[in-house]
Amino acid sequence: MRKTIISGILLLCLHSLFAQKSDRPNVLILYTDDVGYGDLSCNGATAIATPHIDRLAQKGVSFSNAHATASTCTPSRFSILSGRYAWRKKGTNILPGDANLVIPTDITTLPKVFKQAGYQTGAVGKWHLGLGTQSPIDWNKKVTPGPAEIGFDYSFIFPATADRVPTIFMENQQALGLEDNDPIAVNYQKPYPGELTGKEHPELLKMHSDPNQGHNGHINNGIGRIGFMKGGKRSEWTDEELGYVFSNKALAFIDNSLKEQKPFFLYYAIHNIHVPRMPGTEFKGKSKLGYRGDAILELDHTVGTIMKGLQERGLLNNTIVIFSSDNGPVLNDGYLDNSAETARQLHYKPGGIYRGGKYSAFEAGTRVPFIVQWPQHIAAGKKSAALVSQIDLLASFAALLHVKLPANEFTDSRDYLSTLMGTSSKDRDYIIEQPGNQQALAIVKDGWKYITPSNGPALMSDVNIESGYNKAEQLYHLTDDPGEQKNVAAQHPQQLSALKALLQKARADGDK
Ligand code: NG6
Ligand code: CA
Repeated sequence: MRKTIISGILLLCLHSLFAQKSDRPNVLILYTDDVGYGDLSCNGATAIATPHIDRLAQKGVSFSNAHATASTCTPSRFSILSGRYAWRKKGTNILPGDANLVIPTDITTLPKVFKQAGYQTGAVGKWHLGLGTQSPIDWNKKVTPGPAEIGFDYSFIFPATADRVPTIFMENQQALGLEDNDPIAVNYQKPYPGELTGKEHPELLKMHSDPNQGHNGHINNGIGRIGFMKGGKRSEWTDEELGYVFSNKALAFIDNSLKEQKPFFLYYAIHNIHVPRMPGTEFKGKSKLGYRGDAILELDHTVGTIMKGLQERGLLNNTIVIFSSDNGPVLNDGYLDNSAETARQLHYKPGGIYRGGKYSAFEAGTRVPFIVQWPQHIAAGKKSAALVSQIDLLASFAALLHVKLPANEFTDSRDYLSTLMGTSSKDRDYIIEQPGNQQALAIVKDGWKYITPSNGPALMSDVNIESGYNKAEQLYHLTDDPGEQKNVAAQHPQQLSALKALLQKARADGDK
């Protein structure tokens, strides 16, 4: 009798443990590439419709003052995954495709927080955080460290960007479809003997690069890339298949975690809408905005596919879906795909009302779409104007999952869970924005923005984006002047010095 009671209690305990476990929400981050605040119809775009993304906003909370930490890819990704500002660490700017891993393997990362809470963790899509520790990388072996060593149980990635070699998929850090008799070699200095490049053979290209912006090295799928590569002919991807392949892998990962009876954390770094924009054939010519618009339609379709996948698996209610972008928009980022011309004709503003764009210190550089949906807990159709940063996902999810962050480990990440879930409108204390030019930083607090003086052209002419660089100090009152038209540094010296001091302090904090 006693035995039965004890085993009954044990069973009950286990049961409640299991119930607790299965109650924990799945978490899916849809991290897009170069999508501007104004690229979504739910954020006011009129020349393009993004119904699937809009539905996320209708069913969740949509932010109008959410920020990536940088206006380029590598530093933003570094921050969202490590909870640290990238400008604290050298060598974290836009990486070449043969760079080594920039996230230390011995620190707490976003995926490690989830692992600690018993989740199955996966990374699918664009990586661009480097791989391995050796240079040159031997692409014919498993390359470590990489996603696994910073906390991902599973990864299916391409190493850098779509416009950089190697143009291959890697599953769990191993090149996919590689054949022994055709090993891969990669370098960023000079072509391999016999390798046909975009520069010398433009007749082989189906989309031409902008002569001012390179992208004319290795040719894969009729498109010139940055860097050189030989071998791996059968392992190279076809751009048109990227969306389909990544989405299938994302869903397969979800299925696998269901099999393992674990909640999942999936970081799906969707490749759209970075260059080269070569969407799936069914999307070509579908928008009014050239291939950039077509790639947005493909992105929206991808979101629809994944959301349908969640619904079919009965996971919609208890999955937190976060949709955002790594940096602001750019029209001509190296290929002649007609995106700048069509945008001009239609007066299309991918950054919305915000000034600048990708690479820029102005707002459009880091103020990106940010939508959080969690039907079980977040009321539908909320809008939040709170100041939020992607850097806080780490500490906020640690709070949600009761994972204790090591007290002696430095982090920039803070717990803003209730703001991120839309239940509070509390602003982040302040945010720091990092433009492409490493000399400059910007800090935003209580509707004021200070940009440090820096050298560099006011207009980045290749990409036709205002940089926000200025030898003089700049102060903008974003509350009254969200378009950053009026530098009020001279009128508000006290505001300026307060922000300057705060920035200095934040910089020094990391040195301790
Ligand atoms: C730039 C590339 C651009 C793009 C960007 C990275 C040139 C001239 N331009 O250096 O095409 O690849 O790097 O974009 O090479 S990001 O979104 O990954 O940061
Ligand atoms: Ca990007």
